[in-house]
Amino acid sequence: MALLNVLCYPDSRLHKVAKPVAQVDARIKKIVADMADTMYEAPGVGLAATQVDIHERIVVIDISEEQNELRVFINPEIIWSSPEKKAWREGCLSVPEFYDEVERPAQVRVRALDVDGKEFEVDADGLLAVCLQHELDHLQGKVFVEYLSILKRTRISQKLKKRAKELAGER
Ligand code: GNR
Ligand code: NI
Repeated sequence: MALLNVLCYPDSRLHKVAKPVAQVDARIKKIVADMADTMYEAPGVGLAATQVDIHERIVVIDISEEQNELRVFINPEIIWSSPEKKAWREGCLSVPEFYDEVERPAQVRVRALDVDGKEFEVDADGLLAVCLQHELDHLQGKVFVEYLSILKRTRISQKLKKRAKELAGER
């Protein structure tokens, strides 16, 4: 088991655009395993590689109650979004302790590779749809607070910067 450090907003590395994975090999499988450990430890329902400073298109998600249904998405793409939208109160491991409503398409269809490099598609709604869109945004360098007003985002930024400073001072 290996835990990875999760970047905290505001951090310019959260805005890097991830590159596609060329081959699902042992190196990628190790990253997937470490990302899953990190997500479960947090705990979170999803994690994008960008958040652990790895800029490759890799996402892990587990929305199950028991946290025993790991889903792996390598090179994920949204191939369809519903015209209907839904607002959901989102949080993010990179924006600790802040939650706010974001409106997104209610349903999406995603195509990706699994951990064996095999292509699959999934139709998602509810939390899975929200989580997939949230994670795919991370891979594009986008954090959910960018959907909020400038005022809210500035406040979040300032509070997190202050908190990071206090934590650094304690050491
Ligand atoms: O753990 C998480 N919960 C969550 C709740 C509502 C909408 C999105 C999420 S994703 C988040 C984990 C995370 O930051 N993934 O990038
Ligand atoms: Ni997030």
